[in-house]
Amino acid sequence: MLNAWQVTVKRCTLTLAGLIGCVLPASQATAQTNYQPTAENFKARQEFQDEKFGLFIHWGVYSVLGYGEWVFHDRKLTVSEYNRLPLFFDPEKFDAKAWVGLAKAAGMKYITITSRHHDGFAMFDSKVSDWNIVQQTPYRRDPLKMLADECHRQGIKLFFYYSQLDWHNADYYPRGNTAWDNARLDHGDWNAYLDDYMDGQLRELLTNYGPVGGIWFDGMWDKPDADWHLAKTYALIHQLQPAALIVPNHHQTPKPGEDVQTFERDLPGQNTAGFNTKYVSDQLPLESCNTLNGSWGFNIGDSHYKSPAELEGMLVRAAGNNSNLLLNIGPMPNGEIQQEFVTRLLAVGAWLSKYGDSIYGTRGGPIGPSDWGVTTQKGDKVYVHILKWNAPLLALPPIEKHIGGAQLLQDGSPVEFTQNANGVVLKIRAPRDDEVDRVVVLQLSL
Ligand code: FHN
Repeated sequence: MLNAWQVTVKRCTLTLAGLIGCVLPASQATAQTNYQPTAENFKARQEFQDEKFGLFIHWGVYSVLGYGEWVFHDRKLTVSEYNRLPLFFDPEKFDAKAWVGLAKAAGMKYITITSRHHDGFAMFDSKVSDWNIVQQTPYRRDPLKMLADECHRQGIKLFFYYSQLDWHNADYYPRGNTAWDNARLDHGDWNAYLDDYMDGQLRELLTNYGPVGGIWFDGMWDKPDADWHLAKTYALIHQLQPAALIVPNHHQTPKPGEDVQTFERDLPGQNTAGFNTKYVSDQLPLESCNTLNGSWGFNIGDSHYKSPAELEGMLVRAAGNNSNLLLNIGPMPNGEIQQEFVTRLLAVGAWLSKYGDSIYGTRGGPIGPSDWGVTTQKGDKVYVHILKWNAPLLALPPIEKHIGGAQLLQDGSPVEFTQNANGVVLKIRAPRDDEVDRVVVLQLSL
């Protein structure tokens, strides 16, 4: 821990750095309210939409206890008790190459990893505070740097999850709605927390790790009415890396400066989770995140693994809702990814190697999502994803364009159909035992 003198020096250095940094983006701070994304940013948004499938990783010192990432709050640990956790975090089995290789084998096109979660513990080499993996753990290395380098080598984008909520830093004050039974301090400097600490760390993440896909924010919901200095933070990010996408998980209508609308454990607009907004942007790329079992961070007692079929269905439904799927795993504290995750991810990857054409690069199709399935579209092809339909005829609403032909994606066999002003009827064969999705490709005459 820093002593008081070191804190003062560090604070002054940060404030000075912040001042120098802030003089430049000040005009942009207001500009974010009339945010006009750059050409690079628009390109990144398109690519993001094309990518469709990402790996979400929750990994931090909380993994040591195998009780999920909320263990500090849930078990009412004190800050000084939690301070012991990093001593046990020594992920000697962490292998960036294997992690990135797994994501790619699963057919994922980007990775979003917790650079710090609500415990405020930086999983990267941060100079802003010593509450970080390099200074507090026996591991003493920066896994995010290794991961970023490997992502660049293997051609996959890396996003950083960043929790705006911080249970550890006393300057996160006044406190929010969570972690009230943890002997946290009762005073702090909110402006310093945002402008020096948080923006300081974001500056590090966007400076020291090469091109970053974006910043995935979480935790604003802890203090929904606070002034989060968003315009300033968003301007800083876009100034440092214009193509970096800002993905806020605040569960609200998108705000100026944000580049993606994300939904937690929900398809866009459905709010089955109870905390998402029902508003769905028609301007921004959409993303839906979910867990492979029931947990975000490593949870030793959670064996509610979703089957490959469920995961594939989830991905298809996301794509049909014009959204990406960000699928989460919580690696173990030793750096390994448990086999239950690996086998399921590889199964989804194998499925995608056959059906990927109907997912990657598509947008939501001309027929809206329904109980039987969804449609996606790429150029002159509409993919009808039949997920739940047992009868031989499937009636669809009218499609504006003329359909020149229809075939099964799986083997190219022709599919009989009729099209008239009332709609389209497809004659489909029964699903095979292990068949999750019968995909009929409609060739449009544009
Ligand atoms: O509290 C977090 C939770 O731990 C996890 O990070 C998820 C991921 O979407 N988001 C938060 C709740 O909104």
